Amino acid sequence: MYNTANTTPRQLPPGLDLAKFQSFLSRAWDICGTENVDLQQLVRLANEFAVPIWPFSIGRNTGYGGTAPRVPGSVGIDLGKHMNKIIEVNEEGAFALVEPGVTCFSLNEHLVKTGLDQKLCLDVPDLGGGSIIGNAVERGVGYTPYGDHRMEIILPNGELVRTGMGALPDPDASPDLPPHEQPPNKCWQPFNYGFGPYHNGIFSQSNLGIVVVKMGIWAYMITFPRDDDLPKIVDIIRPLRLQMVLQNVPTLRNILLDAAVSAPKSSYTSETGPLSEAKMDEIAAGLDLGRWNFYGAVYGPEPVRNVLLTVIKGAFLSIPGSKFYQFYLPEDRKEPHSVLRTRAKTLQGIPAIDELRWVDWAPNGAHLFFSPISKISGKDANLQYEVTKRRCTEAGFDFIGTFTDGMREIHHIVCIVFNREVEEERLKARWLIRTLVKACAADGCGEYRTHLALMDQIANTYNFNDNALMKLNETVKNALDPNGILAPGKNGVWPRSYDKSEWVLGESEPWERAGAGAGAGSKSS
Ligand code: EUG
Repeated sequence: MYNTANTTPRQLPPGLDLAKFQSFLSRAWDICGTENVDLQQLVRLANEFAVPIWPFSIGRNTGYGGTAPRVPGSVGIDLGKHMNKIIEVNEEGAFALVEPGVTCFSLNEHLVKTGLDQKLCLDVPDLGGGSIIGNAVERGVGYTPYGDHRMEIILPNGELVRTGMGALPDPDASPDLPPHEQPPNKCWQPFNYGFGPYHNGIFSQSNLGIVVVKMGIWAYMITFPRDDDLPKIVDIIRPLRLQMVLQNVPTLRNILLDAAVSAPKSSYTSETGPLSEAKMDEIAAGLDLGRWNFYGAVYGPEPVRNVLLTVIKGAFLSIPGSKFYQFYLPEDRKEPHSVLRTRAKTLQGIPAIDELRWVDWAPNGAHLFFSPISKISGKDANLQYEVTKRRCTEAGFDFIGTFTDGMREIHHIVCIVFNREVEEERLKARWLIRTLVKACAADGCGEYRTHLALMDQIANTYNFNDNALMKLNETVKNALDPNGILAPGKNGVWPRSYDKSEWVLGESEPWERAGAGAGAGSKSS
């Protein structure tokens, strides 16, 4: 029996006293036991007690808040701890059905063990340590040419839904089994939609598959020597990407991102402020890299790859001083932490986390991602680069960033790396990211994803026509989650049961607000 008497949390859920919270815990204990969580019952219980719950897969949402909930006192639900099974890897259909605790690493390991890695490959993100489902529901980016998702969802009222073709029962379904144990419809994973409105976009707890067909691959890097090569490079990327000469999601990385993978800032300079242009040129030359470095891959039968590479080289190498390197060729990079070598893994679907070395740029390094979207246009990308770099410099940080190139847009990721042990740096990082949100919105640019602390501010930049989108979001939220228990505040969407004037973190920090102390948001500072 669970001893509730000893459990005094540091922070109670809003509106609950200790006795009520302990009674929630003891009921939750009855449902969960030590291992097997009946998630549907647990969600119903959260409704009964109006306890906010914050599900996470394995909690590697790095730079965006990790496992942390938006509302202090929320009950975290660690989905990945026990729900970590690979339910199916389907070779013929090139898909997998996985639970939230399955990481890119664990699925890859399974593919290698079963020999299926010779036939299938994963669509992995930059940092492969996280949950496949977690990254997919956060709309993370994968870097191979394929990758797609379907879902099994538990609604805020505890009901279980399968989206798309999953709603059509499998003929072998047995009335004796609970819904979550019913065999899946055979077309659930292969087809995205099914029949009627497409709901995947509005959900976040799910079972899904992302496996893609593996073919030949060559990864390559092209270095560009000058900082102001950026707009030219981006204008070359656009037509090649749209014509699918660039078959995957390539990345154009600023020198300091790659320099930081190689070694900490202190190994390049004894200075602490933002590096000068001359110093960055010197670092690039020392590493035999460009001020911008482009990483991509060509896929398919060898003659196809050869033709694609010819076109790619012809286009990019028109920029003076640019150099081409191909993975596995004699000119392969020999440095110990070659980004090309890591990208070669990522681009063929083998997860890696080597790259996270860039957080060590600063001592006690921590990071926040600022992630605006840009058109694939030299002018637009350059404007975003100039605005974000100027603000980074103003805050005393180096600009560390990468342009991740989709078919028609760029995810521009600015990595704000700071010393987490120095209060001034923490405050400057927060000032910087708040300022960047405003500055980019003023240029008509918005972010695709963000850290918890910025969710309200960013949601408020998507305010076309008197916040029509937020009104829609709130209408849907209140209809599906009338008690407001599931991840309140996630992406700026607050259920009716929360007073937004107390909870919203706007453009200023809580401690800067007049009358601070009203909400738990301000208390927690
Ligand atoms: C990165 C890329 C992302 C993201 C966070 C980080 C890459 C860092 C394209 O999405 O959301 C080097």
